[in-house]
Amino acid sequence: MAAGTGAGRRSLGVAMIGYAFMGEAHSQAWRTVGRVFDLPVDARMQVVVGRDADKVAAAADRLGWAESATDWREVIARDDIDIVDVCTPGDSHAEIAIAALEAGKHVLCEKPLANTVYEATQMVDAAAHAAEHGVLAMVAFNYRRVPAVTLARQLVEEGRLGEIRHVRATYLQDWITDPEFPLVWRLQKDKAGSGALGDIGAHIVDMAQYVTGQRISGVSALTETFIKERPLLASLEGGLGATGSSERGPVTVDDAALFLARFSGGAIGTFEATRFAAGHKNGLRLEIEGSKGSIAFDMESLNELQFHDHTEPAVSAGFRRLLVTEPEHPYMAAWWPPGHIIGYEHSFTHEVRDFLEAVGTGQQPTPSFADGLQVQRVLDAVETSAAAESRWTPTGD
Ligand code: SOE
Repeated sequence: MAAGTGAGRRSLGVAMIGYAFMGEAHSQAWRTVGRVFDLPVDARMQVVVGRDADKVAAAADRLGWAESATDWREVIARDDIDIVDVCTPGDSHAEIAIAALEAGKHVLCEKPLANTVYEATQMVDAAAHAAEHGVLAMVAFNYRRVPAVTLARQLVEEGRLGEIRHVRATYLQDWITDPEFPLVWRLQKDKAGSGALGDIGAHIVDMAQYVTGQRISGVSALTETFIKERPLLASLEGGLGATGSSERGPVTVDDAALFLARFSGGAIGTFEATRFAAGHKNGLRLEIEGSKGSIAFDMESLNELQFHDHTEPAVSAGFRRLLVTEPEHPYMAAWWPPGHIIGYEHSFTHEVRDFLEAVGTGQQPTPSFADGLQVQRVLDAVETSAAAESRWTPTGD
């Protein structure tokens, strides 16, 4: 481990693999976290890794990394690296994360954990072995760390919703509605594992299970690929933007995934994930109803949580808009004076905060790789069910 800092805290060197949209979001978190939160360890943004030497050097400058490199194997072998942050497409998560854990590095890995249940199982095995040596691993489901979502979990845990009966989760985007939008990696099964299902459906599966404290035990699903062929990729434009060439290739993933679900604690739910919902930009909505109350969360108003207390007298009961901006709310005391809102990027800062807290104190962070594997089993059950004309498919939970 690297030497301690002036404040007596250990200073941990971070290597981030990949620097596209998620790499940029994670970089923002690494830059901010130590200035906002009081942490048991310091994190140094040591090196960012990518395949193209010029592009990754430019990314290091832009995003605030001390160095850049092109060979992740060399980087994870370095003594000055303590943490590896995996921000690559899903096809390399298992290889990089397992190698990093075996090299004794703590690992933060983007979601979904892997492209298949098999790979995720191998990652869980590697994480279990690493944990015996105090090396920790976490999967990056950042939306759990939106304060209103964490608060929703707290309300359920405190019993304010009673027995959970209904879950309604939708994640609606529209960035590939145009049939001429090119064949980026998120539309290729060998790179992404699945389409809307793994990219955004994984988020609502994790969120619904986290907030309810229940696991999805079975599903009946259907998936659809509306646009079967697209222009091959000519160039990436940052964020999710891209331009196409005149040649075309097949789309090998789902464009939309819908499913019914049963939960281990008796709740039932519906899920919908699509990147074809014209007009919906990042429309993630979670509604939960229980015997004593209900909540509704909408990512497009992420500082708010709608809460209905069904035990109140009917004359004045009803949904209340909780503004989740107060120091009493999860994570908020570290930010601005009461009433001042935060945004999308803060969920990544909170994620890195919780990860560093776990590394500093030696506690297992959540969601663990085992939690990531369990989400992967749900995604797998959805695909199995959809391929068998929506046959009811247990997840194993
Ligand atoms: C693209 O659909 C995407 O960037 C996802 O990959 C992210 O996980 C989600 O946070 C926003 O949308």
